[in-house]
Amino acid sequence: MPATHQSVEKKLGVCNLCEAICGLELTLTDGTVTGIRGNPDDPLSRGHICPKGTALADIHADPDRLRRPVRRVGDQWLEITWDEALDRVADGLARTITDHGRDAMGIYLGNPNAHSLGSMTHGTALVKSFRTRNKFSATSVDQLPHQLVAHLMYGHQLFLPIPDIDRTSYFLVIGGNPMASNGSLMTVPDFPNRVRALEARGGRMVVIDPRRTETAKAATEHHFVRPGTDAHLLLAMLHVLYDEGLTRPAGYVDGLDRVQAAVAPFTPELAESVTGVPAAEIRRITRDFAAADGAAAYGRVGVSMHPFGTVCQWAVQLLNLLTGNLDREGGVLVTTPAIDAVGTGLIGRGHHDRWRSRVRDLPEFSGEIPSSALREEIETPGEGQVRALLTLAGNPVSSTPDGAALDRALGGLDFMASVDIYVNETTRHADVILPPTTALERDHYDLVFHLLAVRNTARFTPAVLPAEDGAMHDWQIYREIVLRTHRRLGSKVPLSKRVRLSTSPTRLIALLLRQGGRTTMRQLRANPAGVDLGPLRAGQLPKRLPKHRFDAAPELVLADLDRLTATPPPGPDELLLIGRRHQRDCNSWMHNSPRLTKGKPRHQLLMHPDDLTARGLTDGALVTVSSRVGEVEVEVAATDDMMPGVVSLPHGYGHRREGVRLVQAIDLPGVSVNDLTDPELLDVSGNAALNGVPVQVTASVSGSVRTPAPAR
Ligand SMILES: Nc1nc2c(c(=O)[nH]1)N[C@H]1C(S)=C(S)[C@@H](COP(=O)(O)OP(=O)(O)OC[C@H]3O[C@@H](n4cnc5c(=O)[nH]c(N)nc54)[C@H](O)[C@@H]3O)O[C@H]1N2
Ligand SMILES: Nc1nc2c(c(=O)[nH]1)N[C@H]1C(S)=C(S)[C@@H](COP(=O)(O)OP(=O)(O)OC[C@H]3O[C@@H](n4cnc5c(=O)[nH]c(N)nc54)[C@H](O)[C@@H]3O)O[C@H]1N2
Ligand code: SF4
Ligand SMILES: [Mo]
Repeated sequence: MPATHQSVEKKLGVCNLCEAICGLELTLTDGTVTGIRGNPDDPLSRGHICPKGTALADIHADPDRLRRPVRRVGDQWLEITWDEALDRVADGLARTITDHGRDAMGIYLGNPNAHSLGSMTHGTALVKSFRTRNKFSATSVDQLPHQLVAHLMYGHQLFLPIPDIDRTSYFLVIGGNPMASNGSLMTVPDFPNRVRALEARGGRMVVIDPRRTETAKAATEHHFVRPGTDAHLLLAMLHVLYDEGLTRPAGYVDGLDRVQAAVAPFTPELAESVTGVPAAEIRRITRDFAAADGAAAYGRVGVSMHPFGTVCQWAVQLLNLLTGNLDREGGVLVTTPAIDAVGTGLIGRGHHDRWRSRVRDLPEFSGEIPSSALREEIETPGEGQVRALLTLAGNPVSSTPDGAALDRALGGLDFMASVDIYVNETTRHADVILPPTTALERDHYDLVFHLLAVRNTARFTPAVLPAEDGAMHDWQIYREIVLRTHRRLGSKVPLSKRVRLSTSPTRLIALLLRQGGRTTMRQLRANPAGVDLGPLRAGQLPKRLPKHRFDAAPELVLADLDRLTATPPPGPDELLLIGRRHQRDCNSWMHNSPRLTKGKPRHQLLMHPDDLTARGLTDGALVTVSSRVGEVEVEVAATDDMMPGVVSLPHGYGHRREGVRLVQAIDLPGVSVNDLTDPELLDVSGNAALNGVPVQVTASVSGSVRTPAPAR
C-alpha cells in the first residue's frame, strides 16, 4: 500500500468575532482547518487568542450553517438557486415599495456587518439606495450614546478618543468587562497582559460595576454601583474637579462655564444617596484620577445601554478633557489609522433628529430609528407602516427589547428576507434566506476596528479557504439586491453606482490605502502578519476636529440633566436586572459550537445570597423572573459577586423557539433576557436601556429544574 500523503499547510488569518481582531495562524490539513492559534507576529494582538478564535473553524464546518439560499414553504425550507432566490427577494421588496411606498420596506443591520469588509464597503450603498426611513440596527441597542456624544461634541459620530492603555497609569472602567468581552470601542487584544503590564509599572485599574466581574477581580479597586445611576456618580466627579480646582482643560474648548454651572447641583453626597458609592470614595477617586500621570476614563455598554447613556458618555469625555487627559499620552487619544474612515468622510459625520419615527415620534440618528421601535412600526397600520423587512446579519428577536413581541410581529409581515447563515430566532420568519460566505472564505481589512485600536497597525488578510462552488460574498449579494430590485422599480441605478457596486472590497481597500499614504496593498501583502504604524500619537487636537474647536456643553445633554434630576432613584427594595457577557459567548449566535458551550452552565440568573434568602429561594432553584413586558423561568445561582438588589442574565440565550434550526444550540439551557427588557426604557439618544430593568423574582410554580427538550 502506498503511504497516504497528507498536505499540511500554514496560513495566516484573522478573527472577526469580536472587536479585538486577533491575528491567527491556521493549520490546514488537506484543505481542512485542523488547528488555529494566535499569530505571535501580529503587531497588535501579539499571539493572543481566546476560545472563540479557535471556534472560527466550527462555523465553517457547522452542518446547520446554510450554504445555499433557502425558501420557506410552510414549515419546510427548500434549497433554491441563487438566481431564483435573488429574484424572489427583489420581487418581494419591489412589490411592497410599489404598493405601499419606500418606507414600507424596513431594514435591520446587525453587528457582524461591522466585522465584514464587504458589508462595510457595500452595505451603505444598499441601505441608501432604498431611501427608507425605517432603518434600524444594533447601534441603538449598543453604542448609540457614544456616537451621539461624539457627533455633538467633536463633529463626527466616530471621533472616539481611545484609552492609551499601554502607557496610562490610571485606567477607570465604568460598565465594561474587557476581560470577558475583549474590549469594545477600544480594540485591545490581549487585554489581560496589558493590564498586568499596567499594574507592573505601578498603575491602577479601577472598576465601577454592579457585578464583581472578571475585570473587577483583576483591578486594583472595584466599586459596586446601583444600575442606571452612574450619571450621578460621573457628574459628582466633575463637580469635585471644579470644587477642588483640579481642572486643566485645553484652550480649544468652548462652553466650560455652562458645564461648571450644570454640574454644580450634583454633589458627591447626592451621588452617594442614589448610586450607593460613598461620597468620600467619589472624592478620593476623582483626586487620584486628576493626580495620575496619564489617566483614561472609559465607559462601555453598562453605561451605554442605560437610561442616561448619553449623559454618562458625555461625562466620561469631560472627565478626560477637564483633567487634561484628552489627546495626551497615557490619557485618551484619537487614532491615526492607515485608512482614516472618519477624516476622509468614508463614514459620514452623522446627523440627529432630521425626522422622527412615525409611531412614537423618536428622533433618527444618522438615518436610523431606535430598534426599540421596530415592532410598533410593523404593527401600527397607516402610511409608512413596515410591511417588508430585510435583515442583514442581525438577530433582533434575541437582541432587542421585548424580543418575544417582535417575534410575533415578524410573523405578520407581507415579506421578509434575510442575509444570514442560519435559520435562527429571527430568520425563521424570512421568506428567503441568502447565506453569504463566512469569515475564512473572504479577504479582510478592518475598516472599523483599526480606527478604534489601542495601537496603530494595518493588516490585509486574503481569504484562508476558497469559497465553495457558486457561493456568493455578502457584497455581491448586496449588489444583486440593489440592481434587481431597482430594475423592477424602474428606477435607474447610475453607471457610477453600478461600477462602485461591482468593484471588489479588496480593490477599494487598495485605492483607499494609496490615498491614505501610510502603507500600500503591496506592502500589506508582503507583511501578512500586519504592519506596525506605532503607538497612538498625541497632538491630534484641535487640528483633526472638523471646526478646530469644540463645544463641551451640547444643549441636548444639558437638557437631559433636568430629566435626570426629575427621575426618582430606584427604590431600595427594587430589584434591577443587568446583562453580562462570557468569554465563550458571542452575542446570540455561536451557541451551535459544542466547543464553546461545553463546561459549567453559565446561563443562570445571578443573585446575591441575601436577596435569595429574603425571597425564600435557594441556590439552583428554578425561578420566575418577570418585568413589565414579560416573564421567563430560569435557574438561579447565588453569588456575592452581585451587588445586593441586582440580578444578572446573559443575552443571546433561549434558542428553543419553534422552527429554529440549530441542533446544538436548541438544547442549551437558558432564556432570552430580551423577553424581559423593555422597549419603553430609552436613553435620550434612543438607545435601549437594557441595563437596570426593574424585575421581580419569585419561586417558579413548576418548582423544579426543567430538563431540556430532546433535539429535533
Ligand atoms: N439584553 C441585552 N441585549 C443586547 C446586548 C446586551 O448586552 N444585553 N448586547 C447588544 C449588542 S452590544 C449588540 S452588538 C447586539 C447584537 O445584535 P444583532 O446584531 O442583532 O445580533 P447578533 O447576535 O450579533 O446576530 C448576528 C446575526 O448575524 C448572523 N451572522 C453571523 N455571521 C455572519 C456573516 O458573516 N454574514 C451574515 N450575513 N450573517 C452573519 C448570525 O447568524 C446572526 O443571525 O445585541 C444587543 N443586545
Ligand atoms: N465574549 C464575548 N465578547 C464580546 C461579545 C460577546 O457577546 N461575548 N460581544 C461584543 C459586543 S457586540 C460588544 S458591544 C462588547 C461589549 O463589551 P463590554 O462593554 O465590555 O460588555 P459587557 O461584558 O457586557 O460589560 C458591561 C458591564 O457593565 C456592567 N453594567 C451593567 N449595568 C451597569 C450599570 O448600570 N452601571 C455600570 N457601571 N455597569 C453596569 C455589567 O455588569 C458588565 O460587567 O463586547 C464584545 N465582545
Ligand atoms: S479575542 Fe477572541 S473572539 Fe475576539 S478577535 Fe480575538 S480570538 Fe476572536
Ligand atoms: Mo455590540
